[in-house]
Amino acid sequence: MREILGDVRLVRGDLLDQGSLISAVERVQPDEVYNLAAISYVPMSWQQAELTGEVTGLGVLRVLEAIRVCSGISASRSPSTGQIRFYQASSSEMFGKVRESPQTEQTPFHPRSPYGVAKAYGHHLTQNYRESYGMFAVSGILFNHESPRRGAEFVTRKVSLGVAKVRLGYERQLRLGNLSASRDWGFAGDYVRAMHLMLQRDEPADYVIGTGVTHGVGELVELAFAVAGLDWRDHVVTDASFIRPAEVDRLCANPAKAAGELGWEPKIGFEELVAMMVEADLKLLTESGGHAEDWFGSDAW
Ligand code: F7E
Repeated sequence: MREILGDVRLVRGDLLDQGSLISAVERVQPDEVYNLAAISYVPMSWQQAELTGEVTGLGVLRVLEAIRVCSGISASRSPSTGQIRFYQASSSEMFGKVRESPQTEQTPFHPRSPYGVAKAYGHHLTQNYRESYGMFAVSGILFNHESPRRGAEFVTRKVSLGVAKVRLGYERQLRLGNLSASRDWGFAGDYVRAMHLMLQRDEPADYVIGTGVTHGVGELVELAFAVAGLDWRDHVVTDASFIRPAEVDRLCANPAKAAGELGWEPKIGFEELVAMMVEADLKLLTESGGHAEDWFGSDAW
C-alpha cells in the first residue's frame, strides 16, 4: 500500500455514514465503484453480529444509495448513459451449508454465520438495485482469495507466518482450529482481474470466481510446513477455541460462467500460492528480526 500512496488520491468515507459516501461520490465522480469494505473475519461476526450487519450488510445499501442519489436515479427516472458502474464483493460464505457441489451462480444460499447472512443481504440488494433502477450493479461471488498481503487472522496467512516463525526459531507450535474444513483457495491478484473484467461487460451480471479445486486445511498445513522443510506433525496443535459455532465444511466453485463470458481463469494454483506465502513470510521475518507480527496487532486469533 505504502508504495502506491503517491499515485492515488484518498477520499474519506464510512460505510456507517450515508452522508460521507454521498460526499465522496459527488467529489470523485467515479466511473466505477468497487465495494470491497466489510467486517470480513467470520469468527468476529458472532462476537459483533449487529456491527457486522451494519457494515457488511447495510453498508452495501449506503454505497448503492450514494451512487443512485448522485446519479439522479429514481424509480421513475432511469440512469442516463455514462452511469457509474458498481461492483459488490459477494462471498462464497453465502453458500455455507452447501445445497450442491460445485457451487454456481444458481446455487441457493444457506449462510452459516452472521457474516454470511450480511453478505447475502448485500448480494440480493445489488441485484435488486439493478432490477429496480436499471443500474449497472454486479456481484462477484468470490471464493477464498489469498496472497502475502492477507491478514494474519485468516488461516492461510496464520499458517504461512506460523511456519516462518517455527522455521526461524521464534516459535515451536502453531495452534489451529478445524483441520478438516475444505476451501477453494486462489490467488487474490487473479480475482482482482476478474472484478475489473466484470465491470467492462456490456450487460451487468453476477459471476462465481474460484479455481474449481478444493483442498483441506490439513493439506494446506502439510504443504506449508513442507515448503520450509518441516513436518507439520511436530508443530501443529489443535485448539478448540478456534472452532466456530457453525462451520462451512467444504466449498468448491464452478467458475464456468466467468471462463465463458469473461475469458477469466486463474493463473496461480494452490501449490504455487502456498509456496509464495511461506517464502514471503520467511523473508519478512528474516528482515524484521522476527517482529513482523507487531504490524498485524494481536497474535491471539
Ligand atoms: O478460514 C478453518 C476455518 O478464516 C478458512 C474470508 O475472506 O473467505 C474467508 O472466510 C477455514 C475455516 O476464511 C483456523 O474454520 C482452522 O473452515 O481463512 P478463514 P473463511 O472463514 O473461509 C471468504 C470467501 C470470505 O468472504 C471471508 O471474508 O479454516 N480454520 N483453523 C481456521 N481459520 C482461522 N481463521 N484460524 C484458524 O486457526
